[in-house]
Amino acid sequence: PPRVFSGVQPTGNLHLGNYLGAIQKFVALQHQHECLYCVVDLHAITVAQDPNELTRTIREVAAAFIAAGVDPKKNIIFNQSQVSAHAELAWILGCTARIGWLNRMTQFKEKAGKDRENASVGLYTYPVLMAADILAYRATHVPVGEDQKQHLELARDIAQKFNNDFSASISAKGYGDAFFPQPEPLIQGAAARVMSLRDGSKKMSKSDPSDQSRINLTDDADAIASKVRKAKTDPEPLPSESAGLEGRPEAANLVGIYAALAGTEQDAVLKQFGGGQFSAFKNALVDVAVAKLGPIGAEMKRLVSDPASIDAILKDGAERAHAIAAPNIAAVKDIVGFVR
Ligand code: AQP
Repeated sequence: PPRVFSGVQPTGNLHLGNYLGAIQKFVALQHQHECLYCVVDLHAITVAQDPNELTRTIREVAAAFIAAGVDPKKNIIFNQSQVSAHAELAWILGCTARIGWLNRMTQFKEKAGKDRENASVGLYTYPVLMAADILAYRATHVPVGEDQKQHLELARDIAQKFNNDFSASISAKGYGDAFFPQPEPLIQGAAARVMSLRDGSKKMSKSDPSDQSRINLTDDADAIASKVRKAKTDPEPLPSESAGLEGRPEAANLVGIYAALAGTEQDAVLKQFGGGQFSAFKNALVDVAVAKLGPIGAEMKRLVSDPASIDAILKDGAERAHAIAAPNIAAVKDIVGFVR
């Protein structure tokens, strides 16, 4: 059966890119599939985190899922560290993955920077943990932003190599031809890659030192308006067709954001605003952004003011997640040949 898994790191400043690239899709998928949405706190500590701040942001990410419209009863919302299957499977899959594969991961190169010798081992093996997150549930569909495409491909390679390496044991022990499915990335839409408001060549990111570069989910209407109005653009008016956005990354980004927020296509946006002044388009973008994000931000603030309720949701989610993962981990141990 189809099963959806995705995760968001509790590393502060959830932004419009996280929302449009991932969380908004979580909401849409819950009507068709069984979905697990995870606050990936084990991933967060691959770079240094302040413990008190980490606790706060774990709850904040869970609140963002719920405030955006993910139903915690229908779906499983939980934090990764409460389900031991993730770390356990990551070890086993770390013995399947090859060093050469990890050496090609661009996110590690970007995040480790020049001082690679000083990056944590966890940052390097991050994509193996991500493969374990997905495969522990034998998930089939993974809604993520464009930036996670390479990690998803690695997860597919790891699943396939495990299936190949252990094919004899998998069939001898009655698990069929292949144990892990090939998880499919769901990366679509106008805003699979939301760019920084200050630089159309950089993705919008939690860790960008400039708060002006991103719209945070908790920004109020004034902050959203000011960031959109100050967003970098070029001096030309908007074109009336998509082809006219080529070589204009900042304009293309804002049009993509508008389309994703308004639930329409880029062409329709250009039909409406093409040829007009940029400022008129920006005003309309402020309106749609405030209409969409205002209620989410307000609900997030309300939810985090009651941490006990969020913790109860996370605990319930962890128990339900564990119930799905435990038999899969038992099977993997069986396949590998461990005595249980
Ligand atoms: N700019 C983006 N556009 C579209 N999708 C995005 N995502 C992140 N940035 C954009 C998607 O959001 C989900 C959660 O991301 P994450 O928290 O796991 O990690 P990240 O990709 O490292 O996010 P950030 O915000 O860019 O953090 P930093 O600054 O720490 O690198 C994922 O599905 C991701 O694709």
